[in-house]
Amino acid sequence: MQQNDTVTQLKQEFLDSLEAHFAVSLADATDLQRYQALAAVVKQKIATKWRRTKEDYRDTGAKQVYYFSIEFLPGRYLRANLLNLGLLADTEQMMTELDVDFTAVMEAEVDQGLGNGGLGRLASDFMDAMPSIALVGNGNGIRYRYGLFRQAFINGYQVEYPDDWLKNDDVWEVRQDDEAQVVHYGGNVYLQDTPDGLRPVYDGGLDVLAVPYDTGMVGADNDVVNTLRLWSAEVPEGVKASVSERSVIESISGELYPDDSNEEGRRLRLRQEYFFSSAGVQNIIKHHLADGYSLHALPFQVAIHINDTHPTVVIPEMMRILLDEHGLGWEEAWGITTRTVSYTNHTLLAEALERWSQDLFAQELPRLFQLIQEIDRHHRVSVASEHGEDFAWRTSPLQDGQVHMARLAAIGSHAINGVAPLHSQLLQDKVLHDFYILWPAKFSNKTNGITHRRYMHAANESLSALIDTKIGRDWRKLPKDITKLRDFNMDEAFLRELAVVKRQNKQRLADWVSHNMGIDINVDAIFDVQIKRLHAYKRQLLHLLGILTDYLALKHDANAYVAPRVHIFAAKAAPSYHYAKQIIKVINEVANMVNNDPAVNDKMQVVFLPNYGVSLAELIIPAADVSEQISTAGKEASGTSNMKLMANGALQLATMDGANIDIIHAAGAENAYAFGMDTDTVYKHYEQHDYSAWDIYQNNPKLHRVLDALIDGTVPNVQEEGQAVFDSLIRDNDEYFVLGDYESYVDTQARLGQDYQNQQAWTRKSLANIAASGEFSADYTVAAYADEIWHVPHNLLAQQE
Ligand code: DL6
Repeated sequence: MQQNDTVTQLKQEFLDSLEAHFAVSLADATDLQRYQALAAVVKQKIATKWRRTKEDYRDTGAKQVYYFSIEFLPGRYLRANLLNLGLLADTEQMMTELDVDFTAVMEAEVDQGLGNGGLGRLASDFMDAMPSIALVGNGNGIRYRYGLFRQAFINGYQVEYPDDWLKNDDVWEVRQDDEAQVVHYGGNVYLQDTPDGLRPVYDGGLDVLAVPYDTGMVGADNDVVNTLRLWSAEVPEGVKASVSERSVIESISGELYPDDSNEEGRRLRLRQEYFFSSAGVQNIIKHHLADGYSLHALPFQVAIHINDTHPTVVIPEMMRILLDEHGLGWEEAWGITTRTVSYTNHTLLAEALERWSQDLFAQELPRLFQLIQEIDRHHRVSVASEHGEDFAWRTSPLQDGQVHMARLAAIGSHAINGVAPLHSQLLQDKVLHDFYILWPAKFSNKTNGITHRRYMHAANESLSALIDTKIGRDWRKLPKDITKLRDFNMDEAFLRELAVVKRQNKQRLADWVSHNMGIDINVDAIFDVQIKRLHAYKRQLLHLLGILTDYLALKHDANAYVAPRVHIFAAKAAPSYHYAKQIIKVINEVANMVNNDPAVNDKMQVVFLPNYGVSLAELIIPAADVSEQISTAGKEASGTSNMKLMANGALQLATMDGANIDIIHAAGAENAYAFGMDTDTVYKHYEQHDYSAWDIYQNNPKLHRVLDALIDGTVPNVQEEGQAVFDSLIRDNDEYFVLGDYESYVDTQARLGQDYQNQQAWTRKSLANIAASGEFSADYTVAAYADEIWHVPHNLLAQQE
């Protein structure tokens, strides 16, 4: 079909859909109606492929991957789906012909925020990559009624509003009542001797109906549509529940991340973990048996991947089903379970390694607790003879009144991986070292990846189109082919074109900031971007100290050289993370001070964009010149905004942490700005207790002045928060070595600022980053999981060097 025919057909379908759904003409339709009508057309196109894909998987008996994740962070689907269906350009043309503002239509879609940050977005990137490389993979998670809160700032403070994302219904999902499962909590469990052996008898407790909602995950330029299944908690049919019982049940899929600083919040969180794990596993086994396979065939037909430890209860839950419901013996059930399950660790922070109180666990999941006790006993017996009691003790799932989820995950899965080479190394050497001694072959690295489709082809269409003009379109299928772009790094006309694209994207962001925040930012300045969750180890504070350094230098001497910069922050702090919220307040007050000071604001501006999420990232990333990746070395497992920003031509200002190391290596050290302590130095300080923030403060007058600015009234309106930041750095000895890296950061920023003045040389470095970004495609990442862990086929060509 000619393109014009496609546009004509789309137009007709769109107008028909508007009439059918809303009985309105185009002229009278709202943006929301236009969005919903268009989405319905797109969904119809997806539906046929989706049905065929499901039938194909069933008919061919393909091995299926199930990616269990407590978070998915899809953002908006419309544009990404149109892109993958090959209909984006036609739709844009249609909208132009109809004189409709397509951006407004797309913005009527809610940004699905069923995750916090990198972990959830990675899961969604994988959902995009799997069908795109024809990999049989499904997502399994929770359909939270309320996603991550909507963030606003009032007087510089973060305030949280509920994210009522289902207010207008979700066009993309399909409720599947016939797939519902009952999930059981609490009560008492007794083991009864029966002719078939010991069987549990349940007394009391709570039954919850898990109802799945499926969404099609559309492959790029192929006919594959996989399934993301999100479970919603309901009162089982026929059960008479009081209002309060109903609300207890519905709260299980009520909101993402209940406040776990209190017992009730923790209880709810544990219920959530069991909810989607149990519903998912029950459903998988039900289908496996219905398709005529034996339980022993499970590891050959199914791979269950647990994304961090939140779904670790999959392991005892599988054991429960195999033992209690199907009467298998312990050893055979254990063999099936461990050969089916694999585990990715996503954190090196000790406090982020999940642990549950055994009392709470036993109350909520009594049968699972019994099974974990048995797993624990088997584990101790099997390792104690060779490695000793101490070793057995410190690797056991049950210790000190707690259930250690990472230990259970390591014991109960056949593969364990980290998400960047340094992270995987640190897992082996430190965090999971004992398990590495036990089972070295279980360990591997799978460096995270991103989807270039969403973050380049859709979010930065003009950049991808410009690249096509030089190297053709094959790189879109084989992202590593983008290295061919290196051949053009002396092509001055091309460099100019790249710079034009960047400037247009900066202007687009500046327009957004002007419209939404009333601040006019300077598009000739460096757009210096730090976008990620607000956390002390990510060190937004270091960036802030750099800003204050420039500010004070300019106030001291109006002619001091400071390269013009717009500092761009976007971040949400967890509602119960008080210190992170204090940092937000301080950044906002510094922004106010700087932006309203005519003595400096031609050289510097600071904007903190509210309500960071996937869609805002899609706007900011194409506009970035500098990507701040400045975590304390050894703390960030990987990072993925670093990859998205490099793919869009931002240069990294980065510590040697997580995947920064690999990005710098790929792009070339001369095309990035590395600084700060390395991991060894950080670990040495921890071991030798020789780090003194006080000494650094006393011996560095410039830094001294900057820190004092937080508490002496220089920065207004931060009496309490400035003091809290000061105290954490000085009194509490600066856990994340912000001061230790300060001088190196400030020097590197100064060098970067000088370099930016040579626009051609800068754009050449930017090109080097874009050209090196291909290896960080999630297509390669999931292909590596498929080849080495899940053992399922895909059609991504053999990995190129
Ligand atoms: O692997 C995805 C993402 C990494 O890129 C981040 O470096 C890492 O912090 C994040 N991990 C988590 C887990 N919880 N914690 N902390 O969100 O995973």
